[in-house]
Amino acid sequence: MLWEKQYQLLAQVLADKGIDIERVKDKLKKQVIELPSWAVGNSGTRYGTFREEGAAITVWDRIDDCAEIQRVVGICPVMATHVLWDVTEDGKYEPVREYAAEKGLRIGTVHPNTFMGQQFKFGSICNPFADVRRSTIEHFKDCVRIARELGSKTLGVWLADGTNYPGQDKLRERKHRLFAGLKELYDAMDADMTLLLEYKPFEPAFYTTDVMDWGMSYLMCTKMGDRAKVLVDLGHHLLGVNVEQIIAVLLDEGKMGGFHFNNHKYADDDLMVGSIDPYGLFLIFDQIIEAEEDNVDVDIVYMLDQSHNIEPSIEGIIQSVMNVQKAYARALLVDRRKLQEARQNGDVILANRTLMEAFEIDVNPLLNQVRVEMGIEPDPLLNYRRSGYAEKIARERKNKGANTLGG
Ligand code: LRH
Ligand code: MN
Ligand code: MN
Repeated sequence: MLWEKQYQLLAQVLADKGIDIERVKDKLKKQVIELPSWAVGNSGTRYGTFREEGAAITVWDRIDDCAEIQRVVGICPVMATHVLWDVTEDGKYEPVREYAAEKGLRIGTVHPNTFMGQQFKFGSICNPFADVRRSTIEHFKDCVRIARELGSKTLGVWLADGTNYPGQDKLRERKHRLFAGLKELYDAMDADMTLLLEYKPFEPAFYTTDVMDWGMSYLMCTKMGDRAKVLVDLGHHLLGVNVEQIIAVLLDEGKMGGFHFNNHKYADDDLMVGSIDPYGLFLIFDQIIEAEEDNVDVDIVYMLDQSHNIEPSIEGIIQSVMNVQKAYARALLVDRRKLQEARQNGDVILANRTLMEAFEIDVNPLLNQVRVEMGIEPDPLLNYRRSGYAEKIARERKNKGANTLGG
């Protein structure tokens, strides 16, 4: 095979640079990305949803689909969940965990849902009405119990709280309510659980959002304690924001907790990660690896959070996982000695060229080799397409009705 020859050549080139390819492969094999249960069902925009043949309808379908994705990619043995969506019809979580385990998956980050009920019109824990704040906190406490039942150690909190009009509410008071609510959740968690706090500049609220950026998330997490960290959803930034710099700062402060990977062009578009700006994704991984090389304690939960509106969702997720792997692999191949030398000499051109050189490497042969060594086929997408799984679920789920989840 051509790629095998290309791999041999790459191994030689890297050896000349002093990069240990075995170490690189080892890191690639150990990478773990949580699959979002909510991305395998039908999803859409607020204008409508295009139904996909065979889209997951039940929680069991979602687990089956994630297991199929894991079969072909090999680095996603974990499914992230949204509590209201991944539960049995009679409100049980234990069977979800058991079925996932049967399929070779464990349950990862548990996301509370404080945005879908009618009571959340004015927010959840920042709501001006005490009864809504109280019931939200009850839901948070339920989520801790659910996380225990699911065997998960991580809670991923995104709050849709905000205001739509100037004057609507007192902003400082909302900040106090925000901290009070989060602290109750934090204190209810087990000692080995972590809280990841996601931020978003706008939507669904259009004037103010209570956790609007990494600064607010960082502030709340710092006030809560060591087991609270920031969750960065790549789509949740205004255009032009330098996300890799945010990552660098959070890593340095020990507050970089997790990612929701996706890609955006305009707003929270939730497109496939790496499809719009693969270079930006590479630069994020470059920061992570540089921190690791500097012995910074890096403990990050990687998740996808995407919405597959026109592409088949399972294929979209497979492609996304591969894009993340590519970005990570390229960042692992940066010639860090050369980069350091260039920096010491004030050689901006060579420093930048060194990064670009790694970004330009075709890492497909390397990733193919990694997969073969892991006992899976080199091309996950073709492996999936050949398996007949898509046809099988289209047949089996045909008459089961349709379900639409957000994403
Ligand atoms: C909000 C968000 C958040 C939710 C998910 C469904 O835009 O990114 O992570 O949990 O979408
Ligand atoms: Mn998200
Ligand atoms: Mn989002």
